[in-house]
Amino acid sequence: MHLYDVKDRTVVVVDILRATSCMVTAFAHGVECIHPFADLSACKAMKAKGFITSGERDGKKVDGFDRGNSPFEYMGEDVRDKKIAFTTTNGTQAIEKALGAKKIIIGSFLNLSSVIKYLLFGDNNVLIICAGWKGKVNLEDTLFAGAIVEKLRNHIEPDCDAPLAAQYLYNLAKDDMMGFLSNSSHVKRLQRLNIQKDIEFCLTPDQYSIVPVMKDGKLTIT
Ligand code: 3SL
Repeated sequence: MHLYDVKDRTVVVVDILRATSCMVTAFAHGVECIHPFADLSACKAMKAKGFITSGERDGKKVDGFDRGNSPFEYMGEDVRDKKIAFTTTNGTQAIEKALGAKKIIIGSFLNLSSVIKYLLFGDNNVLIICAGWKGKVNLEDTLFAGAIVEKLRNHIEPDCDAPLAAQYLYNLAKDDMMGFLSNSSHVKRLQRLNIQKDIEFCLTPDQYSIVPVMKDGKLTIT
């Protein structure tokens, strides 16, 4: 991130397992807005303002929060028209780092084609931020970045080889992403929490046709 000035960029924030997949799922089920927080206590304080408090630390629901970080917790009618305050170990940290960008949107495999359309018909100068894990690289976010590069390959000029590396990996993985990721660090971490179905769902492309966009400190869909 420190290499980029985001103020002229459309930033796509990606945390496939599982923050951005949860956010997309929540909006697809009628959530009004999501306020992302890097700081846990700031997020917790939003409960007093009528927000649902959501998120995790190290993959586990935060004590005293209403919900954790499984997309299946955001599929019920009970989230419709609700406001959510969300904090996660990496995803909401990445959103906070992107603040100041011209635009910030939320990407996941669940809304892949909608993200592609948004970028294709939007401004140039895109930066994909892969949240990774505590500052380190992970494969699943890289695969999603690679999917974007592959699908926009005739329209983009990457300014270094990271997008090409991601594209190569995506093309290797795309027919069996579960298999490709079976040895990856975060899949193993989540498997220890026994949430295989979250992983499978988060890797399923195009479940929803929405793009969450950051405006005035909160995410909404138009
Ligand atoms: O770090 C994050 O933002 C989370 O998505 C991590 S976890 O999948 O809930 O462990």
